Amino acid sequence: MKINKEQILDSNKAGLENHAASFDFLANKLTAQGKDVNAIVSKLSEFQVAIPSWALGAGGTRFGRFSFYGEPTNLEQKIEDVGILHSLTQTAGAVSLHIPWDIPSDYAAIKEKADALNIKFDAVNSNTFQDQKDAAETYKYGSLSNTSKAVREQAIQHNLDVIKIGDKLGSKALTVWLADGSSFPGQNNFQTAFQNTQDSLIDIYKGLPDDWKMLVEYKPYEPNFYSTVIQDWGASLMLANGCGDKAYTLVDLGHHLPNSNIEQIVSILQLKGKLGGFHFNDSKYGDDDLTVGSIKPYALFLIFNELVYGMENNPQNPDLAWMIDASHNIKDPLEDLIQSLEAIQEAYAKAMLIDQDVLRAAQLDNDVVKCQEILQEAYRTDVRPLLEKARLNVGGVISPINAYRALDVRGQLIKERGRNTVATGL
Ligand code: PSV
Ligand code: MN
Repeated sequence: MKINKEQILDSNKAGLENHAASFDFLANKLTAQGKDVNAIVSKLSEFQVAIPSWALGAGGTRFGRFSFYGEPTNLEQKIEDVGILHSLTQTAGAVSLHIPWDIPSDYAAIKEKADALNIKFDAVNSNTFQDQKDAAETYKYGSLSNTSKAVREQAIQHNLDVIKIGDKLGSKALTVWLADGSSFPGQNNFQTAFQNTQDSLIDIYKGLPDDWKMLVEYKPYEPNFYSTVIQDWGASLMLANGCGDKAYTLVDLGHHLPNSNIEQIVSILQLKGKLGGFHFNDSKYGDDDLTVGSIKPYALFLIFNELVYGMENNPQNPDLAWMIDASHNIKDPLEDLIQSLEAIQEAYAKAMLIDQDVLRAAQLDNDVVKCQEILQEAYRTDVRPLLEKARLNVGGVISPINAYRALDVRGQLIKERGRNTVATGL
């Protein structure tokens, strides 16, 4: 299914008047406060977040998985789904592939399909957390950190293969997330596991094209429950530094112990020019993979405040690879992704409302109350009309979720693909 221009225009008809009224009201208010509304709106239109190829089917838990029917059964269909999201939101102009779940069989055809839908290939993700069919070695006791050289070599080779696949599609980054660790005290020698990981990453890094980045993701626990080799940003940063300038830390919102100050982590990594990528989701307890902004929208806004500050003040930090990394088993995945994209844009827009100079002055005055007022004034502003405008300006819809439902996208997909289809992924 492809959404055409007429459908977009049609779905906007009814809401245009309301949108114009609420946008004008907000724009006047913000302009009177000295904000450059057009600049904010264009930044919102430009902001693109990659959709992971594994999030387009229903997610699940270890207790089960409930299908949403009409799920994409191959990579082409997954790209079509990203195309649907992008035509409605104009924010999902990239896809992030997980290998081997989504190895293209016909590169030219996949590229052509993606080009036609205005979708780029963002970071490619390797997978050494599951055993692959017919693989000679098992990752049961780790991959890049494994005590067995043969296992490490297999995992290194997999990452090098992933780079080759990404290169053919135009990707420019490899994301490495390892499940490696131990489930019981004494099982692993921490130092050996860390050193093996460093050495393996260096071998992968040697195969990285000059214009590529390596993004090293961390996570404190799960699937291992006693220790994880790359458990936090310190471990990730050490490993990235041990590889070289093209290696960076990747922050995934769900990969922190409760109440971690993620905005501070993000801020310092940018200062050091070492924040390479960002995975969005939300959580209450652990790596819950919930819809972005559904649990802690204020925390997301504080993180965006630091990201915006970094994007404006830290030229030493490269552009980030943004990706949604969420999946949930009771929502239509496309609706879930639309809600996530909206929450990301909302937090970004609110962060852009903060006058960094005024905040800086209040900080220098140690005016703690004013600092809080500045942040909360921005957070309390309903920025949704700005998001609507940003979408409308580049051919999207006023309300992606309403349009998705009015167009009965899921119904159409079921008609095209059938009911009991299952997407690759977790
Ligand atoms: C691991 O929890 C993770 O965050 C990594 O980014 C993986 O690639 C992705 O989720 C899917 O398992
Ligand atoms: Mn992730």
